Amino acid sequence: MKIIDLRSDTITLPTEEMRQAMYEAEVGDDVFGEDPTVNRLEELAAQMTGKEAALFTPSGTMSNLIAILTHTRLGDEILMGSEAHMFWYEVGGAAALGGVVMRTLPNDQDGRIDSGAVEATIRPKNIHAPQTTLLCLENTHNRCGGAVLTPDYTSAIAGLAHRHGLSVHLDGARIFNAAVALDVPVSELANATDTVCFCVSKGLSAPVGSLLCGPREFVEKARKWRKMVGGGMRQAGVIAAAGMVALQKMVSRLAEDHATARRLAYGLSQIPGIIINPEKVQTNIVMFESPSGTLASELTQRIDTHGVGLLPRGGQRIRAVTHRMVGAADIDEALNRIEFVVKVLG
Ligand code: TLP
Repeated sequence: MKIIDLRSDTITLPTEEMRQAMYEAEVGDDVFGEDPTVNRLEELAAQMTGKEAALFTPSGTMSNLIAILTHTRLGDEILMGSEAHMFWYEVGGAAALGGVVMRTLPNDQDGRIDSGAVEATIRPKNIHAPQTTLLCLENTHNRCGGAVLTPDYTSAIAGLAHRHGLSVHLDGARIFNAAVALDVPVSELANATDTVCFCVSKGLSAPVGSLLCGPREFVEKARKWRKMVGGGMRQAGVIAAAGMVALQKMVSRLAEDHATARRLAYGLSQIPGIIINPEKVQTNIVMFESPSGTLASELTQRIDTHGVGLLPRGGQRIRAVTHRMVGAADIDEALNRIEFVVKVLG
């Protein structure tokens, strides 16, 4: 039985071209700034996001942590959506290692935070209050089903934050998916935010890596934080080479993942009991609910024994992510197997 793994796009394996590039990569010691391939990747990332400079890190989690460490001081308060990946899945690093209070504001279904709520939450300067110094956004929005934030929304909310003296960081782990879905360059999605990070290890298929991009001075400070948290790598060009291929060759094909996600969503909507609005699917993440009375964890476990990997997301919520390693035929096969399990349970 072929395994159809829809747990995440992080499971994508490097392409042949990436492996070749890794084999041939020109390398040096990156802690000395002497790895030409890392330097090239950082330059390309800065150029694509429209920022002055970029820093190569091992993961999205580390990029977000370093962004917080660099933007804030101990005891500050930072704002983010109630569904933010940084809040849910980054081990509380901002609090544990950054010493900041994470204050969450409701995310709507499209991953947005209401500007009125942001304005009402920013603390006035007062001896009793921590200082609110950073707003964090997420595009595409993972827990909000891969929803995209438009350039207009991002500019408006970032403008508001800036007027109140906050900096703005964008967790753009999947920002290339947003760019492809909206048919705009990544720089347009990030130009209103001070910093942005993205991953080459998700739909773009590189094995490892994330880039934190922003003003040159910020990136130089961030480089020191990266060293402190143990992210200073040596001949990292070996992995950066795959990242170069990811940015140069793998972006436009993300549209295929969005098409298979829509195919999956419409197929799921035809299975009696499954709750989903396929119109909501904008990129490569599909959120749906198990039939009433069935927990997501139970259903996904059973579906797993039929060779389809899905992630339970609490209660009845289930996540599927499409990627390069599943085509339309795999989606159809996955739908057959899911329908079979749902019927047996029903
Ligand atoms: N997300 C992973 C898991 O953590 C759930 C996934 O499979 O979606 N920001 C966003 C929006 C992310 O989705 C992720 C990874 C990260 C940051 C962290 O990236 P890594 O895994 O490289 O630390």
